[in-house]
Amino acid sequence: MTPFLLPELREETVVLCPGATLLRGFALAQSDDLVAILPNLTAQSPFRQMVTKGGHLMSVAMTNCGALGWVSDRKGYRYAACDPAHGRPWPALPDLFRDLAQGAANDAGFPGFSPDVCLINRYEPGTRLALHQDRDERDFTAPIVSVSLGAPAIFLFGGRERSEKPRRLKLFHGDVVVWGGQARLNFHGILPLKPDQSTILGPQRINLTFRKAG
Ligand code: MD6
Ligand code: FE
Repeated sequence: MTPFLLPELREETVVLCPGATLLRGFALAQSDDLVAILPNLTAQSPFRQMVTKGGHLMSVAMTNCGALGWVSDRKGYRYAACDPAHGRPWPALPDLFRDLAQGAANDAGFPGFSPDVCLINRYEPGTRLALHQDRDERDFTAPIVSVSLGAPAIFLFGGRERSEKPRRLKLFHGDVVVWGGQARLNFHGILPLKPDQSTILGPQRINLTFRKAG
């Protein structure tokens, strides 16, 4: 028995700044179920690498579930009700996903969060997400809830201005970051994923980000 591995003992709340909270291990208890649902979703809307407005292929592969999905192409970034890969709606948001996101938001001080999008990001070793702001949503009063699964990654967490030097935070399987209020438009990103980590997802990292976009 190794008590320090028990999920409940690894839970911890870290306030990163006003509006941003890291809930260490918040999703651990449900993580096997979260991982088990993924193939059902990706069978309907597979992972794909999207193109930015500038014509660059994103290294992170993405898909969505929920009433809306985040998409990018040469026309820019936006939310769309149908998957452009086949023109049908995105898979529905599983209750387990919704309940987890709502619970995390509530614990971080954002009660009543009702997400309509879950963006699913898949990182392979070497892939990264450049420093950015999440500003394609209609309403910035709702937070974003971000769930990390699989391989650990270094999360860059900056300020409201791109020029502010970001701090570095290692996110592990089962960690949840909630992001809203004063921190809603802070710059953030993911450093290139280290290749040598083996987890429940092998060397991959999956990130679920829940949003209220519509
Ligand atoms: C990621 N996350 O963790 C990328 N955005 O893979 C994000 O871009 C993000 O974690 C807004 C709020 C929380 C996040
Ligand atoms: Fe983001």
